Amino acid sequence: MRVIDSHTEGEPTRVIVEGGPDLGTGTLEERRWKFEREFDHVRRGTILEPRGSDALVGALLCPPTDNRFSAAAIFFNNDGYLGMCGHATIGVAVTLAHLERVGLGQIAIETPVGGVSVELTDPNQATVENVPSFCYRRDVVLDVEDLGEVTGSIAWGGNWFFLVDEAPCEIVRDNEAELTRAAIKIRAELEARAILGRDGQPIDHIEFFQPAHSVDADSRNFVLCPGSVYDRSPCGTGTSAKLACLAERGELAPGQTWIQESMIGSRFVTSYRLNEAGEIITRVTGRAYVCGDAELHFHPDDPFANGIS
Ligand code: PYC
Repeated sequence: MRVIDSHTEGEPTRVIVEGGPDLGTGTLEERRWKFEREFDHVRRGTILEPRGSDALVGALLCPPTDNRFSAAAIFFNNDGYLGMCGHATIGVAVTLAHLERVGLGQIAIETPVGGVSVELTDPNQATVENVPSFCYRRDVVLDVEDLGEVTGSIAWGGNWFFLVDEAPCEIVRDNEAELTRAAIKIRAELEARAILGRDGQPIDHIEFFQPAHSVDADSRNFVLCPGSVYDRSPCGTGTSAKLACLAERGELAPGQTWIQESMIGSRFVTSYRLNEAGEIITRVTGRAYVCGDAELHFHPDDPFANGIS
């Protein structure tokens, strides 16, 4: 299996460009389920140690369902499958350009939760126009073990997020363990109280905010992904969810720039527009760099061929 590795603002993406599972010709959502049912060992073998790492997000390239799209991608991580992934979409676009499968300019990419458009402004920078984002519930109050009362919003940005405006401690790398523990407790409380996204899906991403460290950024975040690792980038879908909440509260106007900084200080430059249906369409700009081109081997006798779970 051939994979191209890249990172988008520090967050790694591994794109399967050859030798991945054939998921047939159904909708992307049907193919994503087929991937999970019949080929989950491929996800594990590609992402988990010894070939990968917990922070890695995979993208399987597959043929799109119609020719409006240049490519289709199914995203996955150490825990399972993602609807959309902003940083990985930028990684996919830069990877396709690296392979000379697309040129600079506008392309459309199909994902299990809808089509997104991507503008490659140079070989290492892209802007994603995401699926519609929205704030589903505001001022949700939880009583969380060891943390006390935690108030947050539930929003969709291509994945489900619980957004907490006050982080439990300073968002710096030294506090990774404390931030992770707090986010896991909040996620467990949401699960225990059966607080779900609009369509009954689990809220599997937890996001904390704080003032930015750099003077020209608007905010710093910490995003805990479903596999309990934090996003090194500011999280494209998480920042989309944040923009939807800001828009809902009248705190960010269409077209206004919002610079979101991650825990490692990398950033996405973002804004939103309203489409004809009045939905929030976010634009997320970030840089990605190809950092590897590898052939993965899966030996039948290898006890860890499908990863160390
Ligand atoms: O950039 O949307 C994102 C993302 C989701 C999980 C990891 N990165």
